[in-house]
Amino acid sequence: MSLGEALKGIVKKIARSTRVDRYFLEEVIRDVQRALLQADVNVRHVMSLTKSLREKILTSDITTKLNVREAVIKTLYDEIVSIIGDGMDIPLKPQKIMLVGLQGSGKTTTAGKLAIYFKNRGLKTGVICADTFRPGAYDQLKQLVEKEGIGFFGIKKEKDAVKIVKEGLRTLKDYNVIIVDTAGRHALEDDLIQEMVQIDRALSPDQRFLVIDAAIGQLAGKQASAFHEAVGLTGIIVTKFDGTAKGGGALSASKETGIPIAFVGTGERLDDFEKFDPERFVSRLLGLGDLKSLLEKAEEALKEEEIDAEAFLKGKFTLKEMYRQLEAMKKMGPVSRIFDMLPFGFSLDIKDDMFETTEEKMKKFRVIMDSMTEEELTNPKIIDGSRIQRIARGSGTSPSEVRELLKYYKTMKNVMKSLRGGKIPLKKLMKRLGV
Ligand SMILES: Nc1nc2c(ncn2[C@@H]2O[C@H](COP(=O)(O)OP(=O)(O)O)[C@@H](O)[C@H]2O)c(=O)[nH]1
Ligand SMILES: [Mg+2]
Repeated sequence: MSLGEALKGIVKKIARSTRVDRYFLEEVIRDVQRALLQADVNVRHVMSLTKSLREKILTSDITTKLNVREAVIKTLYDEIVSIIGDGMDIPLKPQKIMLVGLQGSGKTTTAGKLAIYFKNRGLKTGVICADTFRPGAYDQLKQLVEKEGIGFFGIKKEKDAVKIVKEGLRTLKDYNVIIVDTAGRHALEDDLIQEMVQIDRALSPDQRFLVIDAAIGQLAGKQASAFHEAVGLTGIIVTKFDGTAKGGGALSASKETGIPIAFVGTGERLDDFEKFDPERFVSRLLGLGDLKSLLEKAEEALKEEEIDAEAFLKGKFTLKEMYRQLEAMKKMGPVSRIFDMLPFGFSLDIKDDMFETTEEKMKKFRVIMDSMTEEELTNPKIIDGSRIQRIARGSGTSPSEVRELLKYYKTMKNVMKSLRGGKIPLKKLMKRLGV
């Protein structure tokens, strides 16, 4: 399972939970821990993240929040952003870029992706094939970029990479962005370092990006440090994020080395490539976009059932309105779920048996209300002692039961008022309601 899949699963679990209590949150923390360790995030990071997550989400402060689920998800999001490397500014101006990295890390593919990135942003872009090591390198890059309308320079069979770069710079002098694809080796050897340093001198690039395969996990940290020492990196491009369960390792290793992540490759196709923005990236990793649409769907369902959140929040709250709202809510399934979906964030720690009382009460309310006049229903204030007696007799209930309904209504009305005002001690109110 990829890191994204694991984290999305956790977020869904939080969003759908009927109870958010200490036990549940401990379970969430364990799930997060497991997901990060499986994604090869350094143990030290995982420990400090879970410690801080534990401090933040197990406090009474968060568990009494109305939208406790959102608060937990937001905290999780913040914490993951904090262990992931920074993104970086890539100005859209003329520049030279050198790509370095081990063989097979994805340099040539990335050269093509990067070229398209700049071309699509209006910069005339060309690539130079300075890989004199791998026999097919020239053809691979040429084929990759030429059909995309990107400039190409290379000298087939030439063994001197520096010569190629120098000639390439002359040939492509009208181009705004020059990307140089270099050769890799299986490891960072002396002759590779030599070659990188020489190309670097000939090119004097604005950016030196290390292309790194996400599958190596947290080893990315060591590799990045070694390359950094050899040529001085300005950024990292993580590739093959799509094909590995260890993607978290490279992302957190960047944080450790302090070298920002410039781009992330997420597939073999040339457009499977994105500028790295930690917040957007984590948001997608957690599936927060989906979550938003999930919440939107819930709101739509509520609208269809004519639960009018607006009416809830506006002053006109009659007994009839209260009953209508409760009825509509009942139609929507288990009440605890409805409370979860209410747009103003009724996120309560509610036991299911609390609602059986409510269902019973609602039946009684119906009976009592059937014995009220239209005037009493729309303006319950007028219901005095003698009216209570009459309603009780007419509905076969007792005056105290009628009073209970009126009390329920009053409290509910107050809830609506305070909802308008923003803050409400919802738990206390619900308790008073006996819900
Ligand atoms: N799934 C996936 N494959 C990639 C990605 N980037 C590169 N590859 C593949 O990795 C292999 C090696 O890529 P290449 O660019 O030749 O690596 P180089 O040796 O560093 O130049 C190729 O088969 C690419 O299609 C990526 O982001 N996702
Ligand atoms: Mg290559």
